[in-house]
Amino acid sequence: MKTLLITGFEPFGGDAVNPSGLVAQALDGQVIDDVRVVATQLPCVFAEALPSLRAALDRHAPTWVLALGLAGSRSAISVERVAVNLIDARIPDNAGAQPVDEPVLAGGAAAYFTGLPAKAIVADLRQAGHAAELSHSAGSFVCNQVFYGLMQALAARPGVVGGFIHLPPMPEQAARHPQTQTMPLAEQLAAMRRVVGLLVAGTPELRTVGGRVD
Ligand code: PCA
Repeated sequence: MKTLLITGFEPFGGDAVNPSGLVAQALDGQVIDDVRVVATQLPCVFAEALPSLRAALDRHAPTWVLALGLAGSRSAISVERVAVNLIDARIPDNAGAQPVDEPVLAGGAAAYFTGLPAKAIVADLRQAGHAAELSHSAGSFVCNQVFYGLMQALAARPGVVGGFIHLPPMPEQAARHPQTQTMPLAEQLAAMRRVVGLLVAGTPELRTVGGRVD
């Protein structure tokens, strides 16, 4: 049986919960469309997140990797298109480190594109009634670091499809993110189940306009 690895993060930055870790945990061990889903929770620590991701890749040898994180300022599920080789932390990570203007990987490519069919995912989620959008920046904190490290690792694993999606906060986090539209955990979970289905079905990318002028 083939394996899909789903990763989420522990809480960070003063939030008591992180929907990405909860969604990953909820899907752990499930079999969806004949594919075994395994989950790993990544520490929100620059020095530990990528070693933990790489260990999970080695341990599970997945065919698909769906990496998830929380974006407190995003009101919609954000399918990330680009990972950049840059760390510029606005807040300290969970170990107190706050690197500024450092590469994720010294000498590495400036950026990687996602391997996910990003536009097809956004279109499917919207059709199912979920708030979803394309994003051209995963930020410069631990999520972007993991996204970059994932795409760099997958460049050496041909045939493995992966990428990163940022999730909005949940209603119980509303007080910490007053400007953001929240999304209940059950809805986030339903949406990520759809994404798993799309990936294992080999859904191709859509050729629709998704660009922005901003
Ligand atoms: N979100 C942070 C790191 C962990 C998480 O869930 C980010 O967007 O970088």
